[in-house]
Amino acid sequence: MTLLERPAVVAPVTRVVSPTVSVERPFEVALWVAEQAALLEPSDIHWVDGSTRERHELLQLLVANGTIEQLNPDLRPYSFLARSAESDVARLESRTFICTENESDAGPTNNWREPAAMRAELTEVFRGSMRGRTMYVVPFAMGPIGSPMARFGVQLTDSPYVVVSVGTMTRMGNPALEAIARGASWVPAVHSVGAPLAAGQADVAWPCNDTKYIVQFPESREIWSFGSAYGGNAILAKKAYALRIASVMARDEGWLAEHMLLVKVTPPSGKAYHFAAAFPSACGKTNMAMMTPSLPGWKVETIGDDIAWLWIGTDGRLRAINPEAGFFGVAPGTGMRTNPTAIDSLWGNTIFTNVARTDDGDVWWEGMTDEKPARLTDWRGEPWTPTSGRPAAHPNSRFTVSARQCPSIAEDWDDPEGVVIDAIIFGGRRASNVPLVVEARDWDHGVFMGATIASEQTAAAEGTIGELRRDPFAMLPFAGYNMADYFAHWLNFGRRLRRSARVPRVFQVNWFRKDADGSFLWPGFGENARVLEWMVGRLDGQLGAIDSPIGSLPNDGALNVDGLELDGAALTELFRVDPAAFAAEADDIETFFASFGDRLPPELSRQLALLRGRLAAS
Ligand code: OXD
Ligand code: MN
Repeated sequence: MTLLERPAVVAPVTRVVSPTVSVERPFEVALWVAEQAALLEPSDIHWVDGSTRERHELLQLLVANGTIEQLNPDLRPYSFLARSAESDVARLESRTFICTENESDAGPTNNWREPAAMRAELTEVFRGSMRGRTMYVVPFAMGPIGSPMARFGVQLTDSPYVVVSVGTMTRMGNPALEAIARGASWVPAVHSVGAPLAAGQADVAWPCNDTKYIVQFPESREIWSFGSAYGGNAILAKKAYALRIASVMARDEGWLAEHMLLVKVTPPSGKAYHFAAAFPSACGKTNMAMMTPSLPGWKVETIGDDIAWLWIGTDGRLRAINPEAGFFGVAPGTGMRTNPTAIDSLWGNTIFTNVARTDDGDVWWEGMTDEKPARLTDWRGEPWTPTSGRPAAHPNSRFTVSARQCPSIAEDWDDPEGVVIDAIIFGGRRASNVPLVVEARDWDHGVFMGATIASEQTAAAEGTIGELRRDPFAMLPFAGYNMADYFAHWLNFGRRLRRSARVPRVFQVNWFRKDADGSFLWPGFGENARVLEWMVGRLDGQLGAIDSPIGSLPNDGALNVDGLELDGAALTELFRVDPAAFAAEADDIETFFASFGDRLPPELSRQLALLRGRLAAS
């Protein structure tokens, strides 16, 4: 593993030049590029090679355009701040479409459109949309090139900001194009900010369009995105490909594409375990992936913070890779106390978007330090003081940084064969009801837990913050097909695993339960290692559990709370299973399941009936 070294003395930014090798342009890609160019009418076409020199030139161009500004190189070497348009700050679920021939194949949780009608609509929307701009041809790989799980794509975009972001988040450039030239299949993805420039027209710092589309065609495996340059709307390798399109590939090819972090946990015994954990957006996946455990002798190393692709290896074991190559993390709430590893990763070579700027040219966001700076420039570029009465950084402001810069990155994070998964965790943000940790009775019960995750809405997507919504497997905005079929795929996957060496355990966690005064009961962050310790104890058969109607809870003394300021009442409340509240939850689940009609796998109705039976008997 090579970590980029923190320069001892920060020199002014020097231009880093790496030689670029020209590669053969695969005919099929070249033909598609020519066809799209005829529709999009860009003034130039730039095939992205992924070199350091090219990145440097793009960053210079973005500075010249006013899209980004360079931060003080003495404080934050080779780092930049982007301010988006105020209307372009989050994923837009209401403008995300799944286009399948039959509406039922998209299912009730997706916005469906008929493919031919959408194609006709998009053709008009995209016609001439790149006029006056350069069209970048961006080949990329998801997963380590050479891995049986690596998958490829080519994104067209008229946003150089998106190109540099894709450069951090994926393996972008010539090696991916070479793999395509050797015959690897690839997903075409077209992205335009939707802001054509007339001759002589001055550009704006963050071009975008009020009309937005993020469109997936899972059957022909294509992506079209218009109008936004923000995060998952525009870095199409991420949510659109690695989740929506990949979930369909995974269904067809027998694997899983999931909204999960991946970590390697090593207890003092030295035997390492790998966990995959699904949480809805902005529920602390990056913090957990980079956890500094509070328990002496424990180590948590990072493999991925957002997306995992899981498959059954030739050894019959559940394996996983992180298909991404960087982190697009939520900045607010990331601080030395909550996530020192992320803070260390961000020492330089980072693009920040919509955070606040300090007077000396560094960045700040809520939660970065306990004390607020006396003066800032806020994410909109306006003067800000602690009395301004509004956040200085946008709640969905982000950092984009290479995984290689993370001090806790695991040695096997980019192993082409992936890592063996010992357990799967499902979590959500729940102020009440759901205990700190529960173990599923078996795989099918674990699928029921995943299918019924509910969470309070965060700022990662448009919507009312705090509202409770069911977010099955944390995949509500990301499953590219009927969610009921997705549940069935998970159940079948378990059947295949049962025929193999070992079925991973499944747990549910909730770090966010509150007391009657509205304060969090559990300290979270590094103390979550105590929950991992119990899980490891369960995997090894060393730690006990007691049965409850909703699954197995740690038995008395099995959860290590030594040294925590947690009184007995708080501990009881953290694990309290209120049968009446869960009965109401069961009713809500029934309504949710009913939305899938008869496509819902019967096993999930059976799991609900079993839950009700256990609640009635308790
Ligand atoms: C993300 C999200 O950006 O889930 O990871 O919204
Ligand atoms: Mn995510």
